[in-house]
Amino acid sequence: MIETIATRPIEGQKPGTSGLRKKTRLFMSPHYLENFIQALFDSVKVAGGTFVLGGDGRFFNDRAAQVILRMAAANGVARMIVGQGALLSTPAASHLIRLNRADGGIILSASHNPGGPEGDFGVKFNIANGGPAPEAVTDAIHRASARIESYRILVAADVDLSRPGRQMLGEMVVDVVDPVVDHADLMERLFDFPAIRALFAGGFRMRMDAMNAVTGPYAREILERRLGAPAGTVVNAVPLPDFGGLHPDPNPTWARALMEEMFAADAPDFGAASDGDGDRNMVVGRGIYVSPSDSLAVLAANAHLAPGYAGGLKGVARSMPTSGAVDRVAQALGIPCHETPTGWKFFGNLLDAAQATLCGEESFGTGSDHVREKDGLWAILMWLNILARRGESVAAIMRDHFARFGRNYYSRHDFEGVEAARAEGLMADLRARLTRLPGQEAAGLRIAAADDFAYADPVDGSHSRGQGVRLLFEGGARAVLRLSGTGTEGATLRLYLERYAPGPDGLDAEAQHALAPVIAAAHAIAGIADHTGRTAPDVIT
Ligand code: VG1
Ligand code: CO
Repeated sequence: MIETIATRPIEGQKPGTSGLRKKTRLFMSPHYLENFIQALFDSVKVAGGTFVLGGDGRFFNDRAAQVILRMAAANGVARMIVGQGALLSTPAASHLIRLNRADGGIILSASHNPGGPEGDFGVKFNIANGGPAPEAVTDAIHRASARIESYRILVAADVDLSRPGRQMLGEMVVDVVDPVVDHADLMERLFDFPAIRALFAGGFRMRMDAMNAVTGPYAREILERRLGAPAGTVVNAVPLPDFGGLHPDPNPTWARALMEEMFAADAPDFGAASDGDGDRNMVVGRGIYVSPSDSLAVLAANAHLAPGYAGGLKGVARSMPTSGAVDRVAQALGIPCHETPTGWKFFGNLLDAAQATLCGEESFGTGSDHVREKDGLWAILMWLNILARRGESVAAIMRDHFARFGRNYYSRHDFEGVEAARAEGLMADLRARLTRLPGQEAAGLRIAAADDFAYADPVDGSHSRGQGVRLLFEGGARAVLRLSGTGTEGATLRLYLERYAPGPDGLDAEAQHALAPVIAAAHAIAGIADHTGRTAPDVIT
């Protein structure tokens, strides 16, 4: 029996950089999830369609999946492909959409945000190409959420998601699938598994921290079972509803245990971590941290060593705040380099149109045209493939890269939990002064140009404005300021800093030291202390 339940619009159901993220408690409150899902079903043609469903296993993942299945059945969806245990990493979901030619997918995750009853929950919607819905779709969902009057839901018992197989929910087919195997098979086709297996067999040591999030089962299958890394290589490998109290954000601050191990005397050769939903990666060598922007550049320069990319790259793309390190590689390779706003959804068209093969963001996201999401394990395997084929250490590869291309010193400073009005005031003030900034000097740096980044999609012509204020200094240094679109409390101000050193001297400075003048200039120009009351960031990556 299908029930139609009366409801009223709930304020603020507007997807941000990547899906709708809110406090778990809010998501669990009456009608909250249901309203958003019905708004989604009202905005996208779902009747008769096939959709993929899964999540990162955080608190409320299992309950939300059952509600969504019953609502899908009531809204005429023909078939749902669900990860066993309602689990799917974001890249695996993207792959399943493409593999099954599904019409889209729903991913239950607030990604790198903490989980649990006091943490965050989230819902992302991906379209038929496997990628995050573009702004036109998320805007339509938001508009639908503002005029909703009722939602439809089937009255039925829970679907058994505990083992693979087909069942019916009303008229709808539910196919429960192994969440890992298809993605692992895809990885095996892209990378030189025999070379990586030989690397491990030769005593190469790795530590993979899955941070009690969804990557654990994938990493165990691929690294320990298929590639022969010793059992125990993957730690924190069981997805837990509260991530075991960890904050599954793979950066030096939140993956501290991994950093300490990689900088200790008897460190493994290679370390890696991933986030809540498995789309981010951090890579660390013995005694050396690789910034995500540098990682993207190294992967682009060495991609030809992996079988899946032996034919070369058609182009690369990076989000605007990501450093220009990959631009230099693209130039050397003679391929185009695209600059997009923050968020993976902006890469989708470039990947579909074969204008880019590799994409990356400074926020620990890297991926390629194999799916339409960033893919944490993909990046980690690409690194392993390169290490296996080059037979050098991470440190040696980085040294060689900087010697060839120069070094883009880079850092991001996050000011978290700032009062929203104050953070917005800072940005508004900066935007109002943009035209007067060129020529002004601060901390010994002179502003050459300043703008608010806008993007015109070269494939569909859509425009996105207000994507971040760029301060370009004479001599090539750069600072970017924007507000986060994934937080759930107050505002997070992100300050991105970059300075290029051509070499051969000055390539091994400490990043914060190398960037000190840019940091000082950005603080002075934006008036960060005056506006936010903060003088130092909460997180530095
Ligand atoms: C952040 C990152 C952005 C990333 C997004 C989703 O967004 O900066 O690069 O695409 O998170 O990543 P924001 O708006 O907070 O800066 V994930 O792994 O949390 O889906
Ligand atoms: Co993520």
